[in-house]
Amino acid sequence: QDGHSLWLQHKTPKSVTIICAKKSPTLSIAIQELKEGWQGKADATVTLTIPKNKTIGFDGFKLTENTIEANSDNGILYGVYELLRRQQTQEAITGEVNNPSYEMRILNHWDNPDGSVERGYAGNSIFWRNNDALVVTEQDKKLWQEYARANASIGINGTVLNNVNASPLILTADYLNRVKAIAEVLRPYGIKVYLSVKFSSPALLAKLKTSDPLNTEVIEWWKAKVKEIYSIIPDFGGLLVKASSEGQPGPQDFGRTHADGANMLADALKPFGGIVMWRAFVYSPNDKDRAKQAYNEFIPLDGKFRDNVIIQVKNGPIDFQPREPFSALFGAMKNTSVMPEFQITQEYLGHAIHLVFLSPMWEECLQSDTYQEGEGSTVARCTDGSIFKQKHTAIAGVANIGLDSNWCGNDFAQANWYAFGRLAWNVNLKSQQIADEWLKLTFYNAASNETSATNYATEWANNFLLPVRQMMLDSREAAVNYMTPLGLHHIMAANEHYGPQPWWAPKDWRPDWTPPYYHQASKDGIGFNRTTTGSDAVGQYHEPLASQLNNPKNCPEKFLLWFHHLPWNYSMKNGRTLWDELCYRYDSGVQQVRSFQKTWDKAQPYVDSVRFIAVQQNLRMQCRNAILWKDACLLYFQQFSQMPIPFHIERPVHNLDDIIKNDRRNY
Ligand code: BDP
Repeated sequence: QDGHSLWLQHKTPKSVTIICAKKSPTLSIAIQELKEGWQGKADATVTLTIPKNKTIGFDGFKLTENTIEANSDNGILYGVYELLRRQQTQEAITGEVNNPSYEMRILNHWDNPDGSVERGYAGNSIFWRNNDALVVTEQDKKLWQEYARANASIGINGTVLNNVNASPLILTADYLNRVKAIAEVLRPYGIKVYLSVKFSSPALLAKLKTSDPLNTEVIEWWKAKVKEIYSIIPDFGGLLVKASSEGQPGPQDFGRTHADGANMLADALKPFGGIVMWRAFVYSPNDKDRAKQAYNEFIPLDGKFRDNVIIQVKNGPIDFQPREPFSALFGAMKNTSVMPEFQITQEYLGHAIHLVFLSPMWEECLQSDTYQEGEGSTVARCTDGSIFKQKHTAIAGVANIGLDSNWCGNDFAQANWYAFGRLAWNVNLKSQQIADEWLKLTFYNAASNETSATNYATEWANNFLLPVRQMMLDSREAAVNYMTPLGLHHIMAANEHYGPQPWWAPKDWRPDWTPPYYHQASKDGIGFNRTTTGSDAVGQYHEPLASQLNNPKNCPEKFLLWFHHLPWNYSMKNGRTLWDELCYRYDSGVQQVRSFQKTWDKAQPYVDSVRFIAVQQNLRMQCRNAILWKDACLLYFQQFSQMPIPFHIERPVHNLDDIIKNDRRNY
């Protein structure tokens, strides 16, 4: 068991007859999946029908025990996977219509043409290798098919094949031919391909004098390029663009706006039904508060984008931190389509080493109330079309997938891929249900005979499912505790973003790329003042939220130091000083990981040895790293607080000097 089969473990099927009047490659897959996975009544007959039912949406379906109804072949396929999942997890099949929350449910791969993966911790790219090795092998196709199947089984219907820091190479003929081959394997599984493009491609590839989006030659070049793409890949999804962001070229290089740039590409894509996903991840070193910049840049452009442009907004205003408040752009851009971007790969959450189930973090963001259109204007409802009549709705997740045999580097990181797909399909699913499903599908091996199967199922649920599920559900809060409790953020090591480095601030370096910019620790206290007396980032939120966040007594403590700079002896709700509370939080993060180790060791009888040992070793590394985080942050901040670490708490085991000296070699 090397984890390669993900949540699609092979189970011996019972016999089933399938009736389906129509034929297509997608329906053939649907039929084959039913035959190979059927766990319902033996000798049942299942009918697949496409009757054009108005209540069923485009990808949606309606299930009974013996029928799957949908309006499209893809809908049937999703219905099949849902039926099989319910059989395996023993959930009831209830007959209601099941429509996806978002029209486009997309993975973003940060894969480079040389095969490396930016922020990838699971080996090299499954799509690209060595720049010129573009020949498609049978092995490539097999892997892409497995990938497509895994995605379809959780409802993902789009994938961006290359890094947002895009190489212009991707638009050259050889690369497009490989994209075509990938698209052919993915198509029957209902998955469209998209590409990230570099905004200066016209100048870089065609030697045009400019890449100005208002220049006629540039416009014509993009039109011709898009036409070429569609002649090769007729159902191509569209383009993802990181422009005028972190040194990437963009419309601002030519004195144009993000709308000018996005609309130029949107016009080229429009005749073919393609979309532009234009990222709002922008900030410059000049402004005083990075957290405010995307909002300031994009709000004046609201309503100026074509209807096939979607603004792709990271969940928080800074950058995929263990905890951030939601980005103030959600709900505030009322006349433009907006899509959330999550990061499935754990760049800031312990890479593929730490066990961190991200579903609670995404749930927290999606269910946050923006109040933009009254109470209940959650981020989910502001982006899924419930509140604003967006022409398109979408959600993206930065993939954690690579060539490692278990795809994600850590067996538990597979749960994050799974959770992203499930939440993209149903934005109201609860993390507990997602964890439950994933554990049952991934780890449950039924005993062979019926009587022992029943006993085993109960034993398995009590001894494995419940404790391991609880570990998953607690794991994100644990990571927040030992890394960045109480609203701290971006204090991790520069570049790698793995270990702690709150002190790191070389002279002549951009301050907004150093931790002290974010924690602002000094003798008088800690935290970033984003209130009305500070940067006034609170002012970007809608009332009553703005006032609530502005007052430290009302601000949720999980965001306290995000919005406030407070003295070390500030009194918390539980009566502790801020300093003591910080110490307790770091310590409880470590204690939580300690308890995860115990939970996992107890789970050993229920797990195959390969996965058991791999997870056990990762937990050991996670625990060492959590202790390092605690010691580094507490000893570093103690230099400012000058207060003792409460005596109930385990003493540090590292010296700050040694940690700083060894710095990146600590893990
Ligand atoms: C940052 C990553 C960087 C990405 C950037 C982005 O460190 O590698 O290129 O996000 O999203 O968090 O564009």
